[in-house]
Amino acid sequence: MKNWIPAATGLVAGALAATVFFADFSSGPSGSATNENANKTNAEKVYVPYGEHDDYYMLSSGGHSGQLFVYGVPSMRKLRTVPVFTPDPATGYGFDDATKKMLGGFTWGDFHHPAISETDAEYDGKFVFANDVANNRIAAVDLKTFHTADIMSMPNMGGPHAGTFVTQNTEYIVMPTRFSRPLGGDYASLDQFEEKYKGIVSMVKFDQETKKFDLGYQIMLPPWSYDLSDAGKKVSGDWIVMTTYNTEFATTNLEINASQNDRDYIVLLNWKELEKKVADGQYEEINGAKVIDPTKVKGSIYAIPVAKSPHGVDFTPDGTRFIASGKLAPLMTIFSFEKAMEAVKNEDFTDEKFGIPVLPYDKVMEREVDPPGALGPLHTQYDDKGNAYNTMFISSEVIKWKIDTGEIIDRTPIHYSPGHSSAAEGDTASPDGNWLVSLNKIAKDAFLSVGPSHPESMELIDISNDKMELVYTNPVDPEPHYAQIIKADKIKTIPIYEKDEKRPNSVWSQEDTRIERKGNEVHVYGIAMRSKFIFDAKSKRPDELTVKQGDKVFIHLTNIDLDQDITHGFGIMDYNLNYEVQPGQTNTLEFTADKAGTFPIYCTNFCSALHQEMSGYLLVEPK
Ligand code: RUQ
Ligand code: CUA
Repeated sequence: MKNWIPAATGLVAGALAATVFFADFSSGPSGSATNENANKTNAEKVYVPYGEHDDYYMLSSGGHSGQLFVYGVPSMRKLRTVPVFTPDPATGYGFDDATKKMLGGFTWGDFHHPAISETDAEYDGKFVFANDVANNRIAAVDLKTFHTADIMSMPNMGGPHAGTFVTQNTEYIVMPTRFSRPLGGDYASLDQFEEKYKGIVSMVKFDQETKKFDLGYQIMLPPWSYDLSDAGKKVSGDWIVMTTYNTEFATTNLEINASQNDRDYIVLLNWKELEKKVADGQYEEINGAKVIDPTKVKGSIYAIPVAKSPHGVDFTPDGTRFIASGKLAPLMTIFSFEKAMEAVKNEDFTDEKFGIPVLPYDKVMEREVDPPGALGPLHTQYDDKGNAYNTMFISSEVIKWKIDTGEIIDRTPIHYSPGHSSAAEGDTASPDGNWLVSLNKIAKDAFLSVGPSHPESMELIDISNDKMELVYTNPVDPEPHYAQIIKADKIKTIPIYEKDEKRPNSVWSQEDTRIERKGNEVHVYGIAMRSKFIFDAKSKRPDELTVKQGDKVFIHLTNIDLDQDITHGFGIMDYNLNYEVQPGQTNTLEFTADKAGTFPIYCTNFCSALHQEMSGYLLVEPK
């Protein structure tokens, strides 16, 4: 996002900086008497006293940190970083055996768009899905534990930027690709772009019982770039819409060359019909994926022209319309789902692209909304009163407008360059209409300097009245893309991992602890408890682990403290290893003892008054 029309962005943001209105964060009762915030100062609106909790969780993209950031709303306090695509020594993620396997050797990922699982087009609070634009992966985080449950790599993709979003009952998690690419990432000259390069959409299944992904099917699309997309709701529940750019097939200098056409396309497709076609065998198997090719399999996929280089499209809460925003055209375009269906039924097509019929713009478009002076509309969110909210990247503002009439109701300056915004329950069938958070790419000098790169920011806006009110600005880590805000009581975390005697490698009593040797493999079945490690209770020193240089060591550790929040860590000096076991959890650390010597082991997570005593030794006898 940052690199599109940088000169213009700088100019406009610079000009705004000189004239902005600054929110008064300290004083003044605000709003009408229609809501509970009515007589509160801005400071009071965000203040959550000790012992009380926020009303909402905000699950936010951590961008190229690869992580999920969890905030409370309205306090905007950061509650946790959940490691997803990147190792995290603070929690041992990517160090223990299971999470190391899940990461598959990658040490970074680029997480853009969280998608909470849905039931009947409402967030159900069970899982949140994430995309890795950099390495073609999809992840699921279990919201019972806030632990990453599964990661899957998808073949044939070129950066699933336009995901993740879910169909209304989480039948599929949808991942459209950003870069067209030869299938399988094979070599093909850029001179053969139009013939050899393909756009791919992955339709991914997730089994909530086994907590495992499975690639349902893929759709092969023209070599365009796909941008932020959405699934329908209710009447439109079987459909998906995606914006496209670079329908020019530019292969270099996209800034100029992918901005030539006045119109790009929205791709509209029926995932349920396509699912049936796959079941009928109308697909080709390519690199392990079932791929539908619209030049061979007709129907179910259509294109609608849209103002140039759009960046996103979102269904309205009732599912009857979808709104696209054009980053190079200063307008929001409302399309009618019903009219699109009429054109499909009457085969009212103006053209065909790569086997995909094009619907007539004038007949499917309902209204263009062009707020004077507004530049760079990106994404749309909603409230409970029929209003839409658009972030304006270039003119640094949020615009509130009426979906039915296109009437502009209010505008508020943002500091600066918002990408997405996120409203409370904002892309469900029933948004709450009280809070909107703007996710800003640039904060300039709003905070104490931390050097040449400044913090990004999020701004909390009270949207419960006609006039929006900017309440609070919060510095955040790179990089806020999208976030979803869900009612706190929908998320049901577990206090501890339940004791499960059948769990492989788990040990629940001191007598059962042991060290077993099989050839050059050493298996420790140990426990962590306040305030000691026990590898073998029968040994002279139960917290000593002696192995031979070159041994393969497996430390299976169970935390038998079945008390909330009593997490133990396990760090080994000079071995670059640290993992953790949460209450009731069993984890395995696997490594080769290739360095001979004496290496202290200690609990890295402060757990008791005698935490400092929770230690041991790894002794590696030289060969
Ligand atoms: S896209 S800032 Cu990565 Cu969400 Cu529009
Ligand atoms: Cu266990 Cu500190």
